[in-house]
Amino acid sequence: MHEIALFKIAVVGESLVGKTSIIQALLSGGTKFSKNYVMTSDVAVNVKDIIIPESKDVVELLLYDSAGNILYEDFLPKFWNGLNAAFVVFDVTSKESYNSIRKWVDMVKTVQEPATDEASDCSIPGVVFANKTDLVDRRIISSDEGNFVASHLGFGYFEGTAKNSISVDEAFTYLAKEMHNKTNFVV
Ligand SMILES: Nc1nc2c(ncn2[C@@H]2O[C@H](COP(=O)(O)OP(=O)(O)O)[C@@H](O)[C@H]2O)c(=O)[nH]1
Ligand SMILES: [Mg+2]
Repeated sequence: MHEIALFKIAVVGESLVGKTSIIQALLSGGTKFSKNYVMTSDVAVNVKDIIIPESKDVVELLLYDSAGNILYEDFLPKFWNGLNAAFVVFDVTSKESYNSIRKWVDMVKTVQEPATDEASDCSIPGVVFANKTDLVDRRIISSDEGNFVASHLGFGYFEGTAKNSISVDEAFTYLAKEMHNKTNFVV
């Protein structure tokens, strides 16, 4: 029997790091990559079912794609009520996007699902995704630097590309497993 849980994930990071492209890669199974630059002007919600490996459970991920624009920082949290996880994207060719990871995580933490009791772990599961590793010549943030910030946050670290759909499925499956582990499923 399949148990279904619903989890809300905020996909955040600076503008142009590839958030919308990553979601599209996940939804299309890697067959679609838009080369056009389309600025997300609002908040979009996409749905993806993930089967938890080695279980019969299916979880439904609600992916909140934000504009990543500083002007939206005040109103975005209203859409994020009760978030379960953070998926933070940076661009390996942009130092600025790397430096802003902490800022985005802090913003997500202000709107996360409140801990159910005092003793419970209030840390939110998350992933740091280093995008655009296909741009080898322009890369300025190393794997070590990416790993460093992710481990400080207690987040999983993945690097790859929305363009070639590398590591995208793995990163979301990891997050689904993390949230699944924290949930008491009725057997
Ligand atoms: N080379 C390369 N370009 C990418 C990749 N992911 C996204 N892009 C490009 O980066 C730009 C911004 O992508 P978008 O998904 O709109 O970023 P968002 O603002 O974070 O949602 C677009 O021109 C994409 O085609 C990638 O993995 N590799
Ligand atoms: Mg976008």
